[in-house]
Amino acid sequence: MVNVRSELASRGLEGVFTRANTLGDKATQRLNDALTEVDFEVLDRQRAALNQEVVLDTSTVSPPQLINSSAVESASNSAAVACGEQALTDNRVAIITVAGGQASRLGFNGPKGAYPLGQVTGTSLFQMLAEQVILLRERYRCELPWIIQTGPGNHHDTVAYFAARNWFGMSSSSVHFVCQGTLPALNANGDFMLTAPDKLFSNPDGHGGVYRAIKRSGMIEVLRAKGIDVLYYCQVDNPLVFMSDPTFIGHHLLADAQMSVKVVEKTEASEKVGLVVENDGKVQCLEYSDISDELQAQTADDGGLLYRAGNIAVHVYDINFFEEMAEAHLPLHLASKKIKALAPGDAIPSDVDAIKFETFVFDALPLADRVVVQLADRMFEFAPVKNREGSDSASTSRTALSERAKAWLPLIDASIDCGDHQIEFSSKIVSGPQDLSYRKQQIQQGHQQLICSCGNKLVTLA
Ligand code: UD2
Repeated sequence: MVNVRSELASRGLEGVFTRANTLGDKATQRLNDALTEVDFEVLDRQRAALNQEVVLDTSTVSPPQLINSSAVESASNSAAVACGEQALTDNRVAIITVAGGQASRLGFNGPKGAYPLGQVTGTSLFQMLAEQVILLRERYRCELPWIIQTGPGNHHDTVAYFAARNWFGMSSSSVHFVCQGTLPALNANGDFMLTAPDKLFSNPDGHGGVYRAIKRSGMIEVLRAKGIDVLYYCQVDNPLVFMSDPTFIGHHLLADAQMSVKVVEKTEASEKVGLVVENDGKVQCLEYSDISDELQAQTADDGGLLYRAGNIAVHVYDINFFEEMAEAHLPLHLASKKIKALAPGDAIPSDVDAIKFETFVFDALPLADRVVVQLADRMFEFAPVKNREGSDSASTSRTALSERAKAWLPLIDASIDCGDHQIEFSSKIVSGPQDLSYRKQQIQQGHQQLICSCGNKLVTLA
């Protein structure tokens, strides 16, 4: 048990109690309890980071070597599909979806996963992913546990959302909710920020917190006991995500990689996705906000972007590497923000300057000895919902879902006359290219009726 008083004293931070002390023992105790949640070793790194200017050296950066998964005909891809499918059938895979963010850019009141994205049906992001999980479990007859990372601001709402929908037909014990941790915000002097005399201001520790959160929840042991050693990671905001893509899992396993990353070709130099590069022999993801416009705009001999590998935040992990990352010192990313907190001498909170800290999941990439970088086809795998309008909005994501469904229909021998209407079909129908021939067979054998929505109607495909 951490001795908060001595930890604070050794850092000259015991003044944090001054206001709580004036309110009595209970207030002091409440603040003490909040401070026991602080990891003081990490706090030291946070305070040191305040005075370190991070200079990103891009002089040794080069484009990464890519495996092109859209060329499905290649022998290496066929071997990868077989290997990945075997891993799924052998029950070696679990899925992790991070959904701890606040959806502030989207302006949605509730967990982002509850956002009703379906054009006609209003199907939520969570339901779209759940339908894929159900389909994958059915197709590979595997357990495929699904771990959803929530945040302190949406944990209860997320669990309640699933419970109210009866876990979309999955058994509740096959879906695990793990709440991520927090990091205290600091002022420029490295002092804690308080929202009340007995309340510390802290914020979610970024999606990089997933490593610690899952380790601390005890899930790693639970998964190992089931024989699971492959973790498939994705974000809640991409309804096109191809969960448990066997080609990707296969390439990762065949390369004996520790962590792998999927990318798509960037549409333009300024697109807001992380850039996956090789730097000094290591694969690394550089966040868009950290790299110069000049680097992003460099062109290759073919006239396209030299640095075109855009991170879509889909990873495969070896479980041992994932566990190690819980103890790794991932870089802290700092953001200067106005927060509602007590300014010195004030009794009520106001907008004050603070520094928030986060860690990023992809910062584990350079710590891996072997990494596979797989190029995916954007049209089939990436259309995130980030913003209220414009690029990466619900509207662009719906269009992408419809375009993909229209491209897939002939491949399952189904057709529908929709004119210019957008169409929507359930992820239960096809979760990825590997399902196409399977579904086609089922329809041909009369085992399956497919419900698809077109314009404002639900249509049965046959
Ligand atoms: C992320 C990547 C970017 C690109 C893009 C693809 C970062 C910093 N950038 O951009 O490189 O790959 O995605 O869509 O990641 N989340 C948590 N806990 C947190 C914060 C976020 O679980 O504390 C989840 C959040 O619910 C979402 C995902 O992480 O599912 C991405 O978060 P974001 O939308 O803030 O990331 P973004 O758009 O800056």
